[in-house]
Amino acid sequence: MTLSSVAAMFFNLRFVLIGFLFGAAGVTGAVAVGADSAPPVAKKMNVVLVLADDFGWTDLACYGSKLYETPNIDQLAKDGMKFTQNYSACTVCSPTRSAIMTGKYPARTHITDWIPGQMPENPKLIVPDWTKYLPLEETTIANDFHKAGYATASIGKWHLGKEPYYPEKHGFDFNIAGTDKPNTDHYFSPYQIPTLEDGPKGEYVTDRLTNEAIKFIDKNAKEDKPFFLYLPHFAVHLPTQGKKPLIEKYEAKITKDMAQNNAVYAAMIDSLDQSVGRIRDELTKLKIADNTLVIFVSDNGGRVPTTSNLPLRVGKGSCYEGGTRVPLIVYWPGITKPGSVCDTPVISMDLYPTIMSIVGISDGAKNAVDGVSLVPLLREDGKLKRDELFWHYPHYQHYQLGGATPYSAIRKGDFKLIEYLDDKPTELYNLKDDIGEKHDLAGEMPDKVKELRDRLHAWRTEVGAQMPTKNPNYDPSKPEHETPKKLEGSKERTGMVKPAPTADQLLDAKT
Ligand SMILES: [Ca+2]
Repeated sequence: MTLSSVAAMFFNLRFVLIGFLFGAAGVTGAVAVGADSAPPVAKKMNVVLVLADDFGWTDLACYGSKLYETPNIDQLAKDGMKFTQNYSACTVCSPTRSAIMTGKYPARTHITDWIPGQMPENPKLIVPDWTKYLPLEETTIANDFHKAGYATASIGKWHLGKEPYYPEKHGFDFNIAGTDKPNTDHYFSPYQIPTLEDGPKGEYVTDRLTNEAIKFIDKNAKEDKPFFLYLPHFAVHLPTQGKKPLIEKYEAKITKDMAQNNAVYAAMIDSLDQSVGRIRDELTKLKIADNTLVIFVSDNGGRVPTTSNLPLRVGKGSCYEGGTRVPLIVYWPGITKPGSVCDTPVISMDLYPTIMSIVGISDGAKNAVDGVSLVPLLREDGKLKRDELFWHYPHYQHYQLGGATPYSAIRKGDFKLIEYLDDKPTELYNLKDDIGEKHDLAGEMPDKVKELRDRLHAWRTEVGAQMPTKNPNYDPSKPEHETPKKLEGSKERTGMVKPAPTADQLLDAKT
């Protein structure tokens, strides 16, 4: 019996108990239920999944930020459970999003880089022919909700392929603002997003997506229909564009000793926090807050130097903790102990089976083979049997400070091993003693290196991970790939220093 089926069983038992109590009350006349009334059916729980983009591990006050003010998300943590060792399945957007949707490792679906990815000019290795969309054959969390009679909506960034791979082909009734693009170029209307009608000039997209989310919630509450709201905000991905009064508020607050010191980025986080507050207020107003699971999570680490993930090493795009470790907060009304904290390592794929267990869709997440239900952790009545997590990135990342060359990694217990797929030496860190990954232990602990490397290789075979191959045309006299120099703060404040290439440009470069 799997953990999720055990959880579902307990959940169903709870319904039986509720039914019994109501039935008993009817008999004694304590509740106005007629003698011939059927026992009340437990209401299906609604789900709101808020996915922030490029949101770093220390980007919340409740995770240690001294600059960003996030009272609403902090309140969610006060009401629910905060995970201190939650990982994204990848250090960039699309692979993690596919992992959340399918419960599968990116290495298994072959969606291993951001879509459409990037082509280095002189790589040592040739990246494999990976998948640049979420195949329609995959079963998603939205498919399962849809099948169970839920209303489903994806409101915000999609980034899992062009049409016909949009959210509405993956189990969502509605797709608002989702396209194949990695970001919006315009946080203020006119947005120029084909799947989002422009609002009044100057409307802010984070506010707008929140308005759309509230409309969806209101409609379903009115119709008494359970809903799954997937709210993948564009925030706080580049370009850094925030509302002026908020920027001014943070400009006045920033001091020289702050590692996080970008007022525009802080303003973007503030707006995102207000979004969570407005949604929770609406749930309360509609009297459905007690029956709505709310989750806040990010798709990869914070981008450096826009933010700082200290004490973690570097950020988005890098193989180190700054690239993968991100906030996760789960509020399960009546179950999560207020202000509880969980230190167990968990990962993006776990959300799908966890949510299915909580809402009691017992035949859900059947194909989510790489996730485990976190219900025992949320109930604080058990542990996970799993103690290994893996990453596989057979690509080059050179738009982010720190960057990456092709690598695989494993975390087992307190240890993390990074194996580069070119000729760079393998690294080993003890994260319990060295969260900043400053002391490479590979030379001192050859047995541990062998143990973890053997497991990593076995896992790669098991999931069918695609491997890069040697580039016969590699020219060692030329730089392997470009790494951005230190980015200047002034440019950072107005947007992207170097725009990402369009899909067409990349295809042109390839052909
Ligand atoms: Ca991202």
